Amino acid sequence: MPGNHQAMWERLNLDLDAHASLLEVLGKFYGDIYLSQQGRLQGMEYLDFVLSEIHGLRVQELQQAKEQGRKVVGTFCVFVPEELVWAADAIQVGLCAGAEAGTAAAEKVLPRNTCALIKSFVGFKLSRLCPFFESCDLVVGETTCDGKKKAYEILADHAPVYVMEIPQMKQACDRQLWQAEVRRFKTAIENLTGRAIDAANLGRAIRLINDRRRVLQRLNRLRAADPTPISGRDVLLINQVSFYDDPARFTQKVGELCDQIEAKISRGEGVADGAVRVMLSGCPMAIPNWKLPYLIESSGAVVVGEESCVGTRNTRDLTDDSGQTLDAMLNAIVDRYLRIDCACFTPNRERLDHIVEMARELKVKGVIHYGLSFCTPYAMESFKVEQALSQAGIPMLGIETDYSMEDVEQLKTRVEAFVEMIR
Ligand code: BJ8
Repeated sequence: MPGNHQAMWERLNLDLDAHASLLEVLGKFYGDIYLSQQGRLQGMEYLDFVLSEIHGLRVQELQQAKEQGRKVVGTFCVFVPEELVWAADAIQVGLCAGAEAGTAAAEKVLPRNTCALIKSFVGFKLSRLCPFFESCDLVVGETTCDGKKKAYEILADHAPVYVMEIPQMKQACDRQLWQAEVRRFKTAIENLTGRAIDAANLGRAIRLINDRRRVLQRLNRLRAADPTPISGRDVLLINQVSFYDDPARFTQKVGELCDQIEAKISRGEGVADGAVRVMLSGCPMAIPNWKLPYLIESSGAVVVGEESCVGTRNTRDLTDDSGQTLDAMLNAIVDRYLRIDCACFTPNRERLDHIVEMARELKVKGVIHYGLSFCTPYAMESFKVEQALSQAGIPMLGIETDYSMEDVEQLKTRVEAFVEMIR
């Protein structure tokens, strides 16, 4: 960590020793997995810098914004309509944690057989490890899976928590429920910030967030080239950073990176000659969950797409920006978010169609379905995913794991065997 942010972390009441150990592990992990890659694009230096300052400069920016009266809103799910947060001049940050630190504290209040993602965010809060969490004026949960839903009850004893009700189906009555929830959230954000959300500021926020989605769509189109010009690990990192960096800066920097990628493609240069193209699908990989992509990319394959909330599920759909009135904009938000095909929905046919369509477009040889251990929605759906892919003639490997390193050797053997089979 280049800057000295000790005083800020102390003010945020972090557990300084535990936090220092976390940063040390993170730095080593990042060096091994990211900085060791050959021939990375120059534009990735921005991501390296953001990562090296993950708990530093960005958190400092949040503190400065708070001093000027702006609010910080933390979220765990791509279902929370961030346009409303930005419209009220608040700042949204993703809090989904992808590290094991804090698990021991989490297991004191949660069953052990809870998915690693939930344990991680509860553990981070209870262990005072995350400066983003500690910067939040409001933490927004949502009723997606049972584990998250119940975890927010526990979090509510430690942070200001607001929970959005997410429908489980997509019928007319579900849309009505969701529409009411989006409006209730708008009021909550207005109350938090003391600022009214109107057509002018919401229109600006829709454009801001759409621009970020567009640049990620461009990145996804470019990486689809054969040979692929950028590693899956790097694209995952870019998606992860999109959840907490300033959206306008992020869009500009990733745009510059895309220009470099275009030049690389025109020179016919790839990042992993002879590597087998695969796609990841399933549970989100929150930062710093890089275990599986790293294993895949050190087993003779390259990841060319992520069907995940830290991937295309979050960037595929734009919010219609043609509405002129506040009502039209709110309706566009309702419709855009209701297109998300999370496994928490039933039925969820769209997801199967998206996976097959994506696998075909990306010309992958196989799909690796990633489920966090104890995640029932994605584990249950993986059977249907395998069936749909098999009907399309695309092999799938199902992996269930958590954030620990205990199963790395075993996973590597399975991934290598799969890559050899589909080669
Ligand atoms: S829209 S995927 S971000 S809920 S892995 S906590 S489902 S037990 S993360 Fe998600 Fe929103 Fe859906 Fe996306 Fe539960 Fe499963 Fe754990 Fe999960």
